[in-house]
Amino acid sequence: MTTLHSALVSVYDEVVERNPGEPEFQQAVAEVFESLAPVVDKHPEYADGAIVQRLVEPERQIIFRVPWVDDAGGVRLNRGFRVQFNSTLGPYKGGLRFHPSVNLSIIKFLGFEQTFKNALTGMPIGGGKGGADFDPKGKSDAEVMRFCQSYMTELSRHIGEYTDVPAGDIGVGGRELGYLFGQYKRLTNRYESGVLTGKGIGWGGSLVRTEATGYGTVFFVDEMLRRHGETLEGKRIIVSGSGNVARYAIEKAHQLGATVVACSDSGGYVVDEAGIDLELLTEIKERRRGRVADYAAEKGGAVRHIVGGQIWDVPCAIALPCATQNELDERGAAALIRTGVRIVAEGANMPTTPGGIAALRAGGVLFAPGKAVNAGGVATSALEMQQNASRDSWSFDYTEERLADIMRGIHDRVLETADTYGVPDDYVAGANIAGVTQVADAMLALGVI
Ligand code: NDP
Ligand code: 2IT
Repeated sequence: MTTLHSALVSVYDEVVERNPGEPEFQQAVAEVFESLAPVVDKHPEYADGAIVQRLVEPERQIIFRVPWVDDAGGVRLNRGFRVQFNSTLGPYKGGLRFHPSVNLSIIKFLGFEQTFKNALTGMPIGGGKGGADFDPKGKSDAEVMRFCQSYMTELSRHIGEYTDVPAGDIGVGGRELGYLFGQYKRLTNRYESGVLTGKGIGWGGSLVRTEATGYGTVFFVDEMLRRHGETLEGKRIIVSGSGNVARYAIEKAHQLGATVVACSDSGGYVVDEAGIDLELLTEIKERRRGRVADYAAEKGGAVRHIVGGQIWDVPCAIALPCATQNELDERGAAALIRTGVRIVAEGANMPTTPGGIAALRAGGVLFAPGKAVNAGGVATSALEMQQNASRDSWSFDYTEERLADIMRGIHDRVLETADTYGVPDDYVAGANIAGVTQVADAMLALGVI
């Protein structure tokens, strides 16, 4: 860790002591604390109200058993989580992640980040996150359904339109949200559309929600470029991952005239100098639930699939990490700098390690953090909640324009905040300070909560 304001050192030590064995959570807290020196000096009322101590303590943490029956009739067991981090600005809001790596540390880091991301959107949503260490890979649709039903059987006690509104994240997309919503409806005997977001268009979902995180990421990058008098036209981009966020980032980048030449999954990465063929990638990943290796095999010719390397070796002007936490470290940053990267913007949550961020900044790369860049997903979830509350549904173009406006607003607010607090052009500090001060001021107004 770099320097912390002296008033925060003991608070951080206490976070480490009270949350042992939670490296991702500690990392996320450290990253926010490092931005807070000018806030501590400017807001003595936060110290008096123990605001920072309260911000790092989730309001509620739920851990539960999720038993389910596989296709062979065997009983399987997973661990489910929902961390309801902060409800100062609205109902807890944040996705569910199904991945074998899921544990309390990961869900807490995500819930902590979500709280400030959601504040940045300007929408009335608090922060939360959940999930399970269930691996959807290799499971049949029927197994995924039985798992989702069992998971929701417990989760349903803790969520609701005015309480906590989950959505998707890694391993949770349209299929899983359908099974989850179906079970919630059955358990409660209520058609409560606003209890989940990312729903299908035919049953309460919003147009653009599926595309929103990836599209929003590229809108944010477009704003970063425009500020320097440039556009995406002709830019060479690499995108890690090949899931929901990655694919729609690729789509919007192509629509705005850039070329995305590489993407990846946990098995390796593909390089397609002609530009990733999104139709084929979507067919493979979404409909066949296949791998990027299949993309290379199907394309043949000059398209390469590389196993065991790092996608960051592929030369580009802009890199968008859109897979998972800590996927871009100092070695990746060094490779990107060597081949001339100018912008790194995080489509995923905390994909860059602290060392990676420091290296990129030292190398003169313009770096923007996930809580600002990928906020378009949750912002469009809030638009879905608005449509559900008014029993309305908006057109694609109108919803996309709202998303674009929100992303421009976040971009400008982050830079204005950075200016106000004496750290001009620092997207990390601007995002952390804008998010934290908004939540902190509201917490003070609500009394000791
Ligand atoms: P998906 O499940 O659709 O895709 C995840 C992608 O990341 C896959 O390509 C997957 O590869 C790869 N990946 C996941 N875990 C690992 C790992 N441990 N190591 C290497 N590769 C991995 O998820 P999303 O696209 O929805 O999410 C991607 C990121 O974006 C996450 O950080 C998520 O928190 C964040 N995010 C998502 C939002 C959303 O609306 N969906 C909103 C904001 C942020 P493989 O198939 O091989 O596992
Ligand atoms: O990390 C995220 O912002 C998400 N996975 C989306 C959360 C949401 O509630 O739409």
